[in-house]
Amino acid sequence: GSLGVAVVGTGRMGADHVRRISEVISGAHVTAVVDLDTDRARAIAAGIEGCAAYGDPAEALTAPGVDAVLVASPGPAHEAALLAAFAHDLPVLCEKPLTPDTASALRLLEAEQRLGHRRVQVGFMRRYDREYVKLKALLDSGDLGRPLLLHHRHRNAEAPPGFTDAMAINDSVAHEMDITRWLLGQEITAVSVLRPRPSAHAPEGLSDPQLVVFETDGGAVVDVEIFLSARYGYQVQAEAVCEDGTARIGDGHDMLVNAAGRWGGTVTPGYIERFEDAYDRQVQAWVDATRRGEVTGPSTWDGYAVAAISEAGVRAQTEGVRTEVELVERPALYR
Ligand code: ISE
Repeated sequence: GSLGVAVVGTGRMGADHVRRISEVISGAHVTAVVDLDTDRARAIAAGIEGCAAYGDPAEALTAPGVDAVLVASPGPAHEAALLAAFAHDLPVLCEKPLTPDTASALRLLEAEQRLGHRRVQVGFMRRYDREYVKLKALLDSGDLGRPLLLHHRHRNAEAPPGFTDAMAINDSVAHEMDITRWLLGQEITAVSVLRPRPSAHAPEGLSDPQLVVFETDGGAVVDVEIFLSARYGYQVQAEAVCEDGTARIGDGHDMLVNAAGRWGGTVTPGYIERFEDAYDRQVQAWVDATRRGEVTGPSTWDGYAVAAISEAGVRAQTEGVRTEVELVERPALYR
């Protein structure tokens, strides 16, 4: 039957996932919504038949009709929500980042191993974006030879209120950490960060833009421009430079208009619009796999690796030095 999902956290992403499960994808329905702000949870539940509102994830997970959990609360709340899901052996789709630091990511890695099977898919949705999927297929085919460099551009129209330099690494560049590992099938071994004099449009105290450089165990070098106050819109692009050619994605104009002496298209305003299809495909893939009794997609190991790379990234940023990434040995469950 249809998968009953409890959605934990009803902020921007959580509310969008509730809409997606209720109106876009198939095979699932929302049976519970959870938020510390119970008024917000109640307002959302009121619009969905058979959906109840809760203030505490642990309570929601034992509610009737809950078969799986989608965690979209803020990063620091993920560990408790995932441990509660593990206690009931429920499958989880957990928004990125898995957790805000390596120690808590390691605890989850150990807790999932104690269960003895994978339960978590981490919400690195770019792996479901059509263009990234095409780029990975091309790199995997070997037609372009060995990848030497990856150039990433990651631009937001504006930084959310209270965004910090560390969040630029942990919340934003986290996507490039995951997609780089996935595209290349290599591990990131060191991180460096360069900071130009901030844009006049950067909020007070935020170093924006920044240039982040990864080195990989396959000998590739990867640069990431993270620019949160780009103003003109939301844009994410990637270019692979290989021995026998280059490939680029993310130019993404679906309509070109010529008028009044200009040509061009539009830029999406934010990630919800830019990655709409990727989010849809991600959640559909999670629901389909869960109904088959499988767990696919980015794992707790991938979430842990990104936490460890982020930790090195924040150190590189604050100390101004190239910082090596330290990973524990990859457990058998994730090989
Ligand atoms: C946000 O958390 C995301 O996940 C977006 O994809 C990213 O572009 C943004 O910078 C982050 O704050």
